[in-house]
Amino acid sequence: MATEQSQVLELFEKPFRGPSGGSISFPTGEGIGTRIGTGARPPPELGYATSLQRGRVFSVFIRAHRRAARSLCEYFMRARNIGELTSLANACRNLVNEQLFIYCLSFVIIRKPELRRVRIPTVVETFPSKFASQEMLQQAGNEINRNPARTEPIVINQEFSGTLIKPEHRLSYWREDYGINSHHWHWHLVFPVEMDIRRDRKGEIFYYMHQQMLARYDMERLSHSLNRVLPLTGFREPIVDGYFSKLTVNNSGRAWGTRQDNTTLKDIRRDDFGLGFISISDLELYYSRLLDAVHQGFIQDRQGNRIPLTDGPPNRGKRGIDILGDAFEADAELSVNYPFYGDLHNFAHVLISFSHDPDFAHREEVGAIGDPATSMRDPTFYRLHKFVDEFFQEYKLQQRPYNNEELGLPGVRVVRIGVLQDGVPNNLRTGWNQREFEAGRGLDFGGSAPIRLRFTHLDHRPFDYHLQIMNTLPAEKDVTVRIFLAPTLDERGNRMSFMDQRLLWTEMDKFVTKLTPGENKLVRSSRDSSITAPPEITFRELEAGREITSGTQAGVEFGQCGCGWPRHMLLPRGMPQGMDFQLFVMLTDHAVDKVEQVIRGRPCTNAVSYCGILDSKFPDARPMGFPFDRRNPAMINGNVIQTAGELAAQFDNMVMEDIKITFVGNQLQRA
Ligand code: CUO
Repeated sequence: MATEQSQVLELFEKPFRGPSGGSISFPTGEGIGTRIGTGARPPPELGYATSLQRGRVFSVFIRAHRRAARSLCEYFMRARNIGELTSLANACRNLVNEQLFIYCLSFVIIRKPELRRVRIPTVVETFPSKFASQEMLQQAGNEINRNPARTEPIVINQEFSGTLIKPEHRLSYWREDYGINSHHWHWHLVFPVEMDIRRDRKGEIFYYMHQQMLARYDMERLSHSLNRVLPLTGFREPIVDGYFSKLTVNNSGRAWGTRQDNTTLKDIRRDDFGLGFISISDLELYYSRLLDAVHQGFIQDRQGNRIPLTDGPPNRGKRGIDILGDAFEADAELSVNYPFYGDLHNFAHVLISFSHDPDFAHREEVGAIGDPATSMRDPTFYRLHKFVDEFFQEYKLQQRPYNNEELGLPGVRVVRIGVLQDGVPNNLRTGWNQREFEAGRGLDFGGSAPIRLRFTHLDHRPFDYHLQIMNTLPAEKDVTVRIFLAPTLDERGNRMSFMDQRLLWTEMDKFVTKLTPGENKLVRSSRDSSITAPPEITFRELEAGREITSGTQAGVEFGQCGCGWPRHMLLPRGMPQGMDFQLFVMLTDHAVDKVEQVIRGRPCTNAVSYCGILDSKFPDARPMGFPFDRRNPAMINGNVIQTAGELAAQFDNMVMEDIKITFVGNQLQRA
């Protein structure tokens, strides 16, 4: 295993090295890229894999790039062990785009059961230039060369990409967080588009995971007294926020495209990226057709069959939200009618990412929003995804509200809930912490001494949920515990209606437990959250430049583990003076929630709520986001329901509790 691990690390080592690593030449109209390599013809089994230029961006949002990825992944999938994978990889590493190469290596290690136990290096280590500027990395490399005993890391502070002149910049530490961006890169790797992968409820999880990221972003905005993010209202209005990432797409210093404030989107013709002509009118047409489907209650497949869109229990097929997610994202293999409903979400990323140079007049690179590893850095990502989410919400609001039977759990009463952190009840503290990464693996300059990156990030001390539950049933009962968090007040300091607060509820945890008859006291650690990926399995632990390996996870299939919200970002920042939040806890009947299946091997089951379980069904039969994915019932037992609190008051199996979140800045570690 140790040898396998070191062989894998070798494959991920210095992706930009090689005879042409990092050098750029531009196409002159002969297809989508100029092949650079040894001069030999690439083996035919590489298919489209050599169609992308080396030294440039590989983006899963671009269909021609997905086609190249499909070819290279199929080529690598022949490997039966790490030794064979190494041979195949070494035979082509100088012929294919570097980022495509790493994507497909990662893809194959995750997909092949016999390779799953090896740990893929995180994207921060493999491509540090997606997280730190070339200037910083080069300087550190030079200093290491001058003085190999140098131990100072490169420090990335919160004014890395801009200054506080713009209010939006208050959130840059969140948008540019290494864990959030790594999660997003990994999520798109384990839910790939057009890669012949049939993951359970993929369209629905596309909707839900992105909706939850927006809810978390909005909680963070409210923590800074900023309004919730506004959606793009279409593709004709100027894009309000510019973005200048300060990053490079390779180690030779080629910069990502940038975008000025108030840039107007244009039709795209970027043959250098394998994009034919993409017009804004096309996107509008796709959007209008998808919206028609929502309002008509059915979507039409290629044969003209009408497929009803409903979120009721799926009989033979999928829920409506799942169908719409696949059609909107879009995945040509899963969309009910790709030519008709198009490639809306992916095209929207592309349109924005080339808005600074839509026709290649300036020979500029794609913008950061064009790559899942960097897109969450750009403020416009959230406006784009709010636009996407509004579409899904338009559909969700067509569904009938949940009824008493779906919401209640007779015989089970939640008596009390609360949180305890360092002995303090219901007041959670957040603050700054730091983490270091070894960047040398991803750099082809510098010596053998480690080059370390030090990021300052939001964090909190672990805390516990305490639940007091009464089971009045005569027998044991398996229940699903669902824990959510939302801000109590809106931008103006007013309490929110159910409908206003509905999209702010963020899932904090979801787990199954057995209640004994009578009183039950549960304690659950925040470290076990169903949305987070523990850092010790996703990021290598570094201590003074030395890798620490934890022996506690032996045998776990690591590949999927990189997907998951970073644990350090579980809580919103809150405010220095304390900010009001509400916890909502709901118990549901596990007999209704459970999904029958046999899970083989030791799959990574962290972050199940956002990432599912590899090669298994999503382990909760309810619609994702339940019970906040639909509008509230207008009335229950003769009582009008207008707030989440009024809903909880009608059911014994639900309870709400007021808590505070206090931001203590640099005092966090001194608790
Ligand atoms: Cu994750 Cu648009 O889907 O970025």
